[in-house]
Amino acid sequence: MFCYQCEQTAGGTGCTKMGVCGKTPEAADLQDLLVYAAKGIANYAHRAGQLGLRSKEIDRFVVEALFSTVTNVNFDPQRLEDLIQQADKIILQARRLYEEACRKAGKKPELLSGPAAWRVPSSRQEMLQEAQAVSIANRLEAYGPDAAGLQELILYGLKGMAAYADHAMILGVEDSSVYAFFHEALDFLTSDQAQDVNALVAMALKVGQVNLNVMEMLDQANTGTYGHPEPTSIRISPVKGKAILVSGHDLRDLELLLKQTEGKGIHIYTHGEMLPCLAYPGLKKYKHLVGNYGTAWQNQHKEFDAFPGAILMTTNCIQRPKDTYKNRIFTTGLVAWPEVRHIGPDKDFTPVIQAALAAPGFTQDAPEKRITIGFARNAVMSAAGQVIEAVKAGKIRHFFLIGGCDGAKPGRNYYTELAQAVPKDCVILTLACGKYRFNMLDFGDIGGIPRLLDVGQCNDAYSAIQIAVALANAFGCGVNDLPLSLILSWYEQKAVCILLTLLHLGIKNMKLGPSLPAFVGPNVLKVLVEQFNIAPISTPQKDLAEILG
Ligand code: FSO
Ligand code: SF4
Repeated sequence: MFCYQCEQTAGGTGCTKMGVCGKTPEAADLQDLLVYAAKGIANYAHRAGQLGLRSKEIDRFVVEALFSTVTNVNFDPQRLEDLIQQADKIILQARRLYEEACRKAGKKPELLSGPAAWRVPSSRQEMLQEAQAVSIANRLEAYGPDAAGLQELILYGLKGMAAYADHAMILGVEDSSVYAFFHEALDFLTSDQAQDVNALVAMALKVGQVNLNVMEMLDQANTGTYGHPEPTSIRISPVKGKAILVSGHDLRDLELLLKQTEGKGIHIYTHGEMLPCLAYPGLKKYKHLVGNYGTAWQNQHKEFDAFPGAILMTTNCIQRPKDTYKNRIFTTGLVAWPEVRHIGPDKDFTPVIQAALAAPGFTQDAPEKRITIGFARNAVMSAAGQVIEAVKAGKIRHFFLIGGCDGAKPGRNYYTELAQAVPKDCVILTLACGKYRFNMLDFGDIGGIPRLLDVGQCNDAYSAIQIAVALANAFGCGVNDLPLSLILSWYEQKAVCILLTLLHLGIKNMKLGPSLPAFVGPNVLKVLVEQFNIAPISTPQKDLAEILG
């Protein structure tokens, strides 16, 4: 195996024996093969699409295949093998679609080689052998760290974007031009152009551009289905009774579980990236959705262990379940761990409910603790007048966006220390699971405007961008001229697609940590520094001094 797609990659260079995340070499190799198959499908789907023929089934499969290979999603070799078998059928289907499109257009079909001509071998053993030939390590050797790293940057951006496209699709929001771009970009990665650094950089920025649309689609899907998040005081301490903890990112899974548990005397808690759900009118209306329990994904061993109920993982980030809760944790959607019970597409959560009823639940109410969340674009913009006045009057000096994903490696305390050190006349916007480093601290307010504004999940970076654009319009300047600094933490591929979106928007001077991606080659890093002035985080004091002057 060779994998360097996330921030915790072994030695900062690549996991080669076993994933630090718990991914086995077998699962890693099968994921590489699944990506290879997705490229083969895209070779045909892209050409068929250019001739006007598309297939929803093919489009959705490619998105789900990519999402399945995102960090901390699918660790189950059997499910990955099943996806590869399915990919084999879809490649043929895409080929027939392309041939039909050619026939209609009176064109002779191109004879495609590489992944398009690939057929799945019959045994897992053979699959694993073939995976060696398509490994990243080979491409690194063939094309060098800059070109091969940029190819991976594009792929990882597509993986992250696939996650968002999948969530939007689940809520009925799809766009054929987005699917067409997935095929175009994957097809590009198999072309000769994918060795040209300039062409690769251009394609990476295009991923950022399309990801902005996809995040907008997901915003539409979430707010269209559940209303706009509202500032909401939520409980972060448990209450007496049976309990289910829901982690991941999928709002629909939470809604379905809430419906199925209504009147059953079970309390539902959010965990990790599900916390923002507590601010959506269409979800918080359920009285048995009682609050949030725990913090970010990397603390799950301790938190799930201590949780006296059932646990449902709707997406990443799952870690190897401990024996103490193996029998009461469940996966659904694309997330999978071998031997963990999986709730299928019928979304019948009965086993989860039974496990919750069989577990002791909380025996008493914990002392009440609360925080306020729900400052997505609609809520912030409705207070825009007040915010703008406060800036003009010099009451708000600067905005900091301190957000992104959390992780297990040391060095992430930087974000807690930075948030605490931000001067009292500055406002902090935050989003994604990195916020747990400081979201339970009391930051107070500036003339009634809370100093800590939780915008939502990682995909709500869209909301943060809208807020920044609205502020820039109000002040008649560009986003880079605002008194706003972005200090981001990254972990997996969703953070990659968001970063590409910010680069596509021309956002400069971002600080990135806790370490820089291993897949960014030395010359690409130079471009990022020269064109965008991206810098690694240093110390909170130094960074603050530099930002505030
Ligand atoms: Fe975090 Fe995990 Fe949301 Fe990621 S829970 S790390 S960037 O999956 O997507 O922020
Ligand atoms: Fe290693 Fe991250 Fe890949 Fe897991 S996802 S194998 S931790 S680089």
